[in-house]
Amino acid sequence: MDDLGKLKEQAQAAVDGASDPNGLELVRVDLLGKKGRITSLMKGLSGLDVEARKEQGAAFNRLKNDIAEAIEARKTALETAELDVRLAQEKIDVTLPSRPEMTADGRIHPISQTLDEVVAIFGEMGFSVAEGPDIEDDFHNFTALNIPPEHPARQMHDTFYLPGDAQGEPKVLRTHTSPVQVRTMQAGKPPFRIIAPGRTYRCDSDMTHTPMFHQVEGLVVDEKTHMGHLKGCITEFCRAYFEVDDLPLRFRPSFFPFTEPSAEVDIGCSRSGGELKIGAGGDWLEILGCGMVHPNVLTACGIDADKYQGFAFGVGIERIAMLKYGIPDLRTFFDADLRWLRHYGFLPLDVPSMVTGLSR
Ligand code: 2NL
Repeated sequence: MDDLGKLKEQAQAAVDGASDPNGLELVRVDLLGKKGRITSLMKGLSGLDVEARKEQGAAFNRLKNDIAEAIEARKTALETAELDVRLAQEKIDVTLPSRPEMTADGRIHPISQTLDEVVAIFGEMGFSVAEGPDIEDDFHNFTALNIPPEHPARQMHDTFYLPGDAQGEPKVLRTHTSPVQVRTMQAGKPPFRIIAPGRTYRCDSDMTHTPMFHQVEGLVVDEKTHMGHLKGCITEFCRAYFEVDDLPLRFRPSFFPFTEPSAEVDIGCSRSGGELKIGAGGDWLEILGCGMVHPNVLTACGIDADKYQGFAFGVGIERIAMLKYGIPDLRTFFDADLRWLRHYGFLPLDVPSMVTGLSR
């Protein structure tokens, strides 16, 4: 036992003498490794008689555990000390300016930029962003929105239909982001104040249509929401997005199955000299569609249409991006042309916000 006591002292001294984790690992291998000193001692037990083996074996095991514990404690102490040294040495000066060369090549796509700007504007007005699946069912994309079975939007040549699921229910690629708002209404209780930005799909491809495009829809539902709120909200949005304080707006009566009354909104512009300029100028440019949510839609979404009313709107992202940033051809958005992106893209660090500015 005396020998074991001595060995324990030696082991402790070796552990304490290790000055870094690598040195400590060498000590561990020397003591507890496959060919280590303790392991060799354990092997010698086989020559003893049963009683002595029991006693010695227990003593060896205690020693082994004590040494393992000492090594663990030393390891923690060494690692803590190492971290303290690093923390004292390494410093980050958070006041340094960003390094332009780090962001020289990457650009934010104008669609992403425009979406970020729209989210920043409505975020400031108290809207939350809602999201949903690109693959929808007939109910959420059409039926709940008061779009009847024979409506042209349901025709094969306007909507991408996907093979039915196990129950044979047909699926579609959402033709607008309205189903996101339907799902939000189904899942919650008024008041609602949400925007639904995202990808939308229609079976259409020519100079002015791409099969995938982007939309932001908005929805406000409360007990006393009225057309005045709609006008104020849309006016604020258009003036903020186009960064023209006195931008004139015109609400023209229109029709959508999901709103009643419905309106299309024009903003003021001038076309003198063949150049389009947004602002007071005597001419008009259609920008979005909106209206008061149809009571049938509220009912289909489980909202009491006698108690609640609301307004909704839909904006095409490509269209307002082209107008604000002077991009003449819709299809170039999806060419993945790096030269185009270098010209029309935005710097990653210029994050749009109502405080720092949307697009500068
Ligand atoms: C357009 C017109 C619009 C809506 C979208 C909507 C959504 C729900 C209920 C009622 Cl859940 N309406 N969305 C309303 C009016 C117009 O979009 O021209 N978009 C590009």
